Order: sequence, then C-alpha cells, then structure tokens
Amino acid sequence: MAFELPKLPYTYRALAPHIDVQTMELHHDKHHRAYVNNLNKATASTGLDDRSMTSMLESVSQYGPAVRNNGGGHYNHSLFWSVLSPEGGGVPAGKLADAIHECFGGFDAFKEAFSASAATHFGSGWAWLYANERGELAVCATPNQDNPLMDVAPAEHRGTPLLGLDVWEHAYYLRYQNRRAEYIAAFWHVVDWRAVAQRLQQVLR
Ligand code: MN3
Repeated sequence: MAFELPKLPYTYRALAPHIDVQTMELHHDKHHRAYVNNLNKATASTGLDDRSMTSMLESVSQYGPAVRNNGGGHYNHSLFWSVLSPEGGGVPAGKLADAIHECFGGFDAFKEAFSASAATHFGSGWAWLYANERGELAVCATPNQDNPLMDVAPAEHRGTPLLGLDVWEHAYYLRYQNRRAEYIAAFWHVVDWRAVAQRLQQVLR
C-alpha cells in the first residue's frame, strides 16, 4: 500500500499516566489506521504516496475532501507520535529555545498561547506551533484534520508544523472526559523537544 501506518517509537503504555494505554491503542491502531486505509482508497491509482505527502497537502484543495481529511489525518497523527516521548517534558534548548523566546517573549508565554489555542478551539481539531514562510514561529488551531501546510488554511496560518496537539475528543475522553484543559496540561510532560528542534532545523536549513 502506498501509505503506511508508522510504528510508534515507544510502547502503548509508555506515555502513561499522561496519555493512558487504552487511548494510545485506540488512537494509533484504530483511528490513525482508518485515516491511512481511507487515504489509500482515496488515492488509489493516483501515484500519490508518503513521499508526496507535503506537496499533496500544500495543494490539497485540488484533491477533494477524502484526501483533505484522511491525508491530514495521516500526516497530523504521524507528526503527533513523533513529537511525544516518555522522556519528554521540560523546556526546549538551543535554536528552538531562542526562536520561542524571540517570537513569544519566553517559553511560559509560548506555552500559555499554545494551551489557550488548544483549549478554546471549538470542536474537533488541532493546536499547532508552526514556522511561517519567514521562519518565524507562531501558534494557531485548525479544524478537523486540517493543518498549516494546507492551501485551504487561512493565509495568516500557513507554514510548517513543528508541534501539534490533537484536541479531538478521541484523543483524551477515556482518561479526561470533558476536561480538555487537564489533557493539555498533561501533554507538556511528554513533549519531545529534541524532536521539535529537529523539525525546526529542517525548516531553517
Ligand atoms: Mn486523533
């Protein structure tokens, strides 16, 4: 198959208690797998595959809702797993820390802005830290499985995603029920800042 469900770089229970094992199993093996399967159906015989993911999303308006929803779903979840770690948490270092300081006035101000974006987004969607075309960092939220790469995103929220937080209820309801704010607070304990810093390096390259 053209698109494949990536293996998690840690076990399903590795992120507990912040993200519980049952949520991880369902989220990765059922939800993410469904996006991959549906994306493969939507792109069958188009020649699109994982290698063309970025350019596909950058011109997603050409492909219709199944590619937008499932392509976004596959990309967003793949990114999400890759920026989490049982050894995560703490604060970023190096160029990422400098860029956060420069663009938000400090790590705490960034965290507050990102958390507010995640908490106040109505309904299903994602909160993002992204780098815009000038290489400046910003936060936004997008509905459903959209993200800042997509040409359907508002111009002021276009860029390269560096860190994403899934705020669909399936991402937190089993453990946190309606308490999205608690889930957001727990997320900071498992963010892999080295992985986020590597994503920024690729943008600045
Ligand atoms: Mn999800």
